[in-house]
Amino acid sequence: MTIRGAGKIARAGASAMGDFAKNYKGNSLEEFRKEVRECSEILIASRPTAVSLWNGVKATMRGLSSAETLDEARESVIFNSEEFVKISSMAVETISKMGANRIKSGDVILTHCNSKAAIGVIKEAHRQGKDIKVYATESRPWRQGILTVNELAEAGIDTTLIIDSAVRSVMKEVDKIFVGADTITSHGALINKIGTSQIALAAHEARVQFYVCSETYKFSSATIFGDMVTIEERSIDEVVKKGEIPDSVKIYNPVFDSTPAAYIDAIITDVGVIHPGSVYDVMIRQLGDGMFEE
Ligand code: RUB
Repeated sequence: MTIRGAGKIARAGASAMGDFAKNYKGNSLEEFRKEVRECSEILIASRPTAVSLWNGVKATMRGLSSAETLDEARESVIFNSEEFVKISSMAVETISKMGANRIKSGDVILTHCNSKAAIGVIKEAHRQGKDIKVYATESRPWRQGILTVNELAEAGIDTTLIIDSAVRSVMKEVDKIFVGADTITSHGALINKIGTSQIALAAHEARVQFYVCSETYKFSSATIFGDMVTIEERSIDEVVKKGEIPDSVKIYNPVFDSTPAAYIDAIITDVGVIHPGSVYDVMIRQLGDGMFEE
C-alpha cells in the first residue's frame, strides 16, 4: 500500500524493470534474459488484481527475446520502461480532457476510492471553469477517500466526503459518476475498488450516468482466453482492531469487485470514449501490435 492505485503500480513495476536493467552487472545475454523474467514474475506476483502491473511489466520486455546482444537487450528494457512511464502518464492527461468534456457546469459528481484518472477528469473540468460539486466516498476499510477529498479540496473544488453506505442516499442529487479501474475484462466488466459495483447498481436504478476512467493498459487480454481476475484479499487488521470482536468471528476483506458492463455508460480511455462492448476490439488490436510480447 506504499504504492497504490493501478496506474502508479504499473509505472512503479515498469520503472523497477528499467532499474534492474540499468544496474545489471553481469555479461551474459542468456542470464540477463533469465533474470529479467524472474524479476518480472516477482513484481507481477506482488499485486494480483490490477492487470496494469502485468501489462506495465510485460511492456518493458518487448524485444527481449529477439535482442542479439546484451547491450541491445538492456537498452530495450530501459527504453521500454521509460516509454511506458511516459505514455501511461500522458494517457491520464488524455483521459482527463475527454472525461471533462462530459461534465457541464452545475453537475454533481460522485467518485469512489482514489483514482488518479477519475480525479484528473474532475480537476480538468474544474480547471476549465465548470462549476461542479463532488461527493467522494470514504472507501472503507483503507479510507483512500481521505486522499481524494484532500486533493480535490486543495484544487478548490466543492467537495463532500460521505461514508460508503450513504451512496444511495445522495444518488438523487448526483448527475454523473466517475471511477477508476484496476482491470477491464474482455466483456467490458470493470474490476475496481470494493463497493464500485454497489455504486453502479444504485446509479443504474437512479438513471445516473456511470463512467469508468481507464487507460487501455488496464485491459486484460488474458480474459479473452477465459482467465478470471483474481480479487485480492487484504489483512483483517484493516477491518477491526485486535480484540474488538470474538476470535470465532470470521472476517472477509475483499478489496476489489466486479461491475458488469451493463451498468457502465462508457469507458473513457486514452484511445477515446468507448462502449464497454468495444473493449474486445481494443484488446485484439493490442495483441496484434504485439504490445505485451517478448
Ligand atoms: C485503488 C483503486 C482505484 C484504481 C484506479 O485501490 O481501486 O480506483 O486503482 O486508480 P487501492 P488509478 O488504493 O487499493 O490500490 O486511476 O490511480 O490508476
